[in-house]
Amino acid sequence: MSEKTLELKQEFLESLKNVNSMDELENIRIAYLGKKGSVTELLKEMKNLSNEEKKTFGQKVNELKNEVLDKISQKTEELKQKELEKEFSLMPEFDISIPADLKRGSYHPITLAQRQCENIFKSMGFVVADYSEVVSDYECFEALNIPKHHPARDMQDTYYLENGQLLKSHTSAAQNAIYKKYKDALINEGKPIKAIFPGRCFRNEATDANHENTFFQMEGIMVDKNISISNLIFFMKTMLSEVFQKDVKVRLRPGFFPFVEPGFELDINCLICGGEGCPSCKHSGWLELCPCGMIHPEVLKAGGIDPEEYTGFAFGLGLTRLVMMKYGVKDIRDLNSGSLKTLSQFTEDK
Ligand code: FA5
Repeated sequence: MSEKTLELKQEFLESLKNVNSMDELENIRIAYLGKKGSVTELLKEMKNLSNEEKKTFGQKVNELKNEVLDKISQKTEELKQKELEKEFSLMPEFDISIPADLKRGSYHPITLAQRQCENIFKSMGFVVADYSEVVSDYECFEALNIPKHHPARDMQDTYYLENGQLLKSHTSAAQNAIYKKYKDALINEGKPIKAIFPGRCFRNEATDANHENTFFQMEGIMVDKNISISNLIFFMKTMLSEVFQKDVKVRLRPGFFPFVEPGFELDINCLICGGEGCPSCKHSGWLELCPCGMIHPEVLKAGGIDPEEYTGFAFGLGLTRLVMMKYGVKDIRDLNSGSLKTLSQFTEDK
């Protein structure tokens, strides 16, 4: 009987050599292991053997069965591999030494400016935080010292969701969460809070050459003991001279924002018209770029920080407006237009 298993094994291995497709392999599997397959038939013959013979023969047939199964799965892998190789051989060859087609695409100028600002602030020890675009009324207004029904709410109208949440009208909406995240390290370990958080903002307002309903800001905060307006001015000046790589004229004037006290408007001399006056700067020669100020005690309190012990500054850079100045974009709406003709002009910083 053991000769029979040996013969069958030789026969199976021979027929396997000629298999070139999954269909042929399946036919062989059925021929040996199917209901009426040769190995299955051998197992059926066991009933005619003595108990002693059954033991040795059963072992041999089982070994044969396992070997057939192993060889079939090996062959399956081999055939799959061959099919893949065939597919690859039909694909066009890819030569990595061919220079890239530079016309293919480029980063959006807002992404370029955002990354540049992030690098500047990271080099001064600030962390870059991310925050959602959908926020609560508390985060966007109440935690920033703008109670419900207060007239200051009229300064920023936005888009509301049916569940009461809203699209953030300014990046200041992330302030409260950031204070809460880093306050323990400030209070227990004396680590100042230094963070920037760029993000997309939304406002329900008419658009013109320097107003969009969807635009980017980059907020920055620093909180520690003894932070003063001079710290604020230092960081603003450093950032602007790095971004523009030249001296730019700026002016600081008083500005009202319920979440800072005192508050300032930092304007930049219009780089499109050189201060002469044009539609981009509403013919004033100046463009509001970066309101800022010392964080209001109520805002620190809402973030779990004692305003008697700590002070800080905050700024809200208009990133989209900064891009207009940096790249000489006359109309802010071009930046959201999706026009490749406009956007592909900014590939040099890729
Ligand atoms: C604010 O949004 C305050 N959260 C900024 C702030 C932060 C003040 C921290 C004090 C401390 P404002 O609404 O002025 O302020 O917007 C800030 C900047 O965003 C503006 O100077 C401008 O550059 C830009 N900006 C505002 N509205 C638009 C708009 N519709 N389109 C394009 N840019 C805009």
